[in-house]
Amino acid sequence: MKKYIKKILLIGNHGVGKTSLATRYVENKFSDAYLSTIGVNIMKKNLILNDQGNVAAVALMLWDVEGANKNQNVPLHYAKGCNAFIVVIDATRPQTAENLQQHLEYIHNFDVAIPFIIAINKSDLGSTVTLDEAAFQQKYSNCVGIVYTSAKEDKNVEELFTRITKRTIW
Ligand SMILES: Nc1nc2c(ncn2[C@@H]2O[C@H](COP(=O)(O)OP(=O)(O)OP(=O)(O)O)[C@@H](O)[C@H]2O)c(=O)[nH]1
Ligand SMILES: [Mg+2]
Repeated sequence: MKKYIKKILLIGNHGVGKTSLATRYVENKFSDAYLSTIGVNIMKKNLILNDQGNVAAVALMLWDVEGANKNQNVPLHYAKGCNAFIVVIDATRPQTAENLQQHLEYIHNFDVAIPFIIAINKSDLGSTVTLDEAAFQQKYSNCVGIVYTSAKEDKNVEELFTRITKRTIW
């Protein structure tokens, strides 16, 4: 079996659920309390991926980065050696989707071709944010997809992380 080490950055505005998604995926836990991340929090998970008869062992490093609201920047050196990005939006706060362009610019400044996926999180609360996946993928060929997630109810969390990780391998 082939072995890989992959680094994925989670970025987005403050309070959209980056830490909650990573914690749900790595530890299968969720908390309603909000403890804002300072700097970056690195989580690790070992996983086995299967795709059309191919099998891979992945040591995944998730860099859960402090939120960056409008005109705030994530330090570019955090992305060093990064293989993919997850951009998180809050389904209940359209403002967090308006900042999407800023987060995409960050990704493009790092590498125009690197894969990224968008998570519209807190979908358990209903969604006032809608994004056209097809239009998006037409505009950005490196957009792997748009997934409605809930860290709270564990909806599409596994799907989110495995879909983007697979794209870094196959
Ligand atoms: N209802 C609901 N609440 C959520 C969900 N995900 C996160 N939250 C809540 O939203 C708040 C912020 O979550 P965090 O995971 O800390 O957000 P973050 O993006 O890491 O925030 P920063 O570290 O400040 O950038 C917390 O109170 C969480 O409990 C979700 O899927 N559904
Ligand atoms: Mg956080």
